[in-house]
Amino acid sequence: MVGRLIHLMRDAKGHGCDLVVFPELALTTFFPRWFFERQEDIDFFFERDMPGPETQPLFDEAVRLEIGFQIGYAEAVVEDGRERRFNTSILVDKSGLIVSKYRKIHLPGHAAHEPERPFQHLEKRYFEVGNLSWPVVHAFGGLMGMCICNDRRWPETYRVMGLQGVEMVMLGYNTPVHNPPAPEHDRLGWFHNHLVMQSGAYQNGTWVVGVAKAGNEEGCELIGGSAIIAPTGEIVAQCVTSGDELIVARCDLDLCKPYKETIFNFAIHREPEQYRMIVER
Ligand code: CDT
Repeated sequence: MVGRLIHLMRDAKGHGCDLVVFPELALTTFFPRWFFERQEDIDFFFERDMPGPETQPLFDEAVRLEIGFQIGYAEAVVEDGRERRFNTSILVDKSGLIVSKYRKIHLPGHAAHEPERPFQHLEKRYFEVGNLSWPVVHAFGGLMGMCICNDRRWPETYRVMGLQGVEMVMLGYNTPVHNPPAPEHDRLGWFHNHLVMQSGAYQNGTWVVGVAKAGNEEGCELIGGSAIIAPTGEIVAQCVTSGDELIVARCDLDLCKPYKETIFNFAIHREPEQYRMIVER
């Protein structure tokens, strides 16, 4: 995987990119589709160090090329005196420094083995809910945020970052074509994917870069449709294959301004006292 990512990173540099965005759980298969009982079988998929011995070459190449990257991976860490596991993404600057970390908050699927399913979605079993909220950091000449896959379907995700002035939201996703609990949604998978990212972009005046792990992985078909979306809500670049594919866009972060200063000027037009129900259980 690291070799494939380096190849894409070089391609991106050849196209003049400053920053490349990789998918959710980019270093491994999407292992929540499998039920494992033994902790050592689960731990196999988790990174304890970032960079670690296998991922150091990715960081080294980024420094050599002077390019930044965002990547998702399974993170194991000892925190608060106990072993914790998160579905995590990091933003790495052109000098190879990790400048932001995000831990997935909306974990879809189920916690118990459901053998009647054609494949599992055990994120609730293997990961804890992220505990970092949605941080927004100054990097790459703007305000950068991250979320991961299912987060993109929730307006709160974008709004928490929007309230921090975010100018680019980066996210990776693994979305199966087939959704066993609601197969009638299968034909809508690609539409819903763009619908939520385009609304999130427009309603918060931000760029959104959504990157799929696409195609057939271990017999499971994943949607593609990676897209770079402007604050206008329009898709400015989109993948058309389910293979390793680079799409490129020149993202002028100043395009966010007219949205943040007029129709979505939060300071003037929001009415938070009427929204209280949103943050109650
Ligand atoms: N990885 C991930 O979050 N995938 C979900 C699948 C939803 S169906 C359980 C998604 O929202 O795309």
